[in-house]
Amino acid sequence: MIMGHLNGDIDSIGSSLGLYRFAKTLNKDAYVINTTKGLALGNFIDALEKQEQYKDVIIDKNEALGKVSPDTLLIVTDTHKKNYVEVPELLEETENIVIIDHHRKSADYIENAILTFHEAYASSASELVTEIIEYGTNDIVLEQLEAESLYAGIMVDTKNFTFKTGVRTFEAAAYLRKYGIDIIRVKKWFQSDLNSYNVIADIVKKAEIINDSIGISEYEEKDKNANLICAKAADELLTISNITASFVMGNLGDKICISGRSIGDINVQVILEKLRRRRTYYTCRSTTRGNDNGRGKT
Ligand SMILES: [Mn+2]
Repeated sequence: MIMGHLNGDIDSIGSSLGLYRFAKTLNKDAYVINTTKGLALGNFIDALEKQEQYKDVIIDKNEALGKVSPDTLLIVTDTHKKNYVEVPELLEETENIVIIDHHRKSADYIENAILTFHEAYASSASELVTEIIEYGTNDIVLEQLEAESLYAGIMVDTKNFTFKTGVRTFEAAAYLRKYGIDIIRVKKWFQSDLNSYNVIADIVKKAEIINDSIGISEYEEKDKNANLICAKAADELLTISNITASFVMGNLGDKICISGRSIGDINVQVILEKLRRRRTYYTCRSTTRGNDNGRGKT
């Protein structure tokens, strides 16, 4: 079984599908757990469900809890946090846990993994999984949609190959391109609809600028997807010239979340961790991202 993080994104699902093909090549039964279907994933899930071969591949929480046994190999991808995986209960059901992740190590990590492939300098889980597929001893042939979803995972996590890219990122991307990737189709998967675009534009309009370089804004409406909207608004603030860090607060209904982004020297991950420790805010788990070069985003 392959499991990504809560409110899965294209990197968690793309890397999951790559691992799915790996397991299938070894003649194993494999499933990808996706229950929360993140806002950004709607178009992609539609494309996936149109293909007969993936009909029974994506399973939800209840199906996963029904199928799991102590012999199950559980691969966690795109997160290593106990409380941030899609179905935390599954971690109790088997001791065969493998972690593949690219986020900065947090205190809430899964302690009993039998194998961890954790590379904080990698751009994305999709990059790491592509390497496993490319350099593994088994010959693995990806389906077109799998190659495209891995490519999309790298594209989104690097903001179109701008951030956190290294030689290995482009090597992985080059390998995937050999499958003949339809970039237009890939881009359509994560185009935000007009409605959320307008909401984000409003948040950006309201922003206050501090020290000429930090943009702060809020999304007042109660919305269970506030974390995703705030993350996108924080991204958007960074496109304004002189702004090198941004924070956007949102209202999830039962708690407040903050998304932070940085393209300069300000390490927003460290700031948000401090806030979380003081319990000034409950930062939302579902947009936590981090890295070691000051471009952390939570
Ligand atoms: Mn990721």
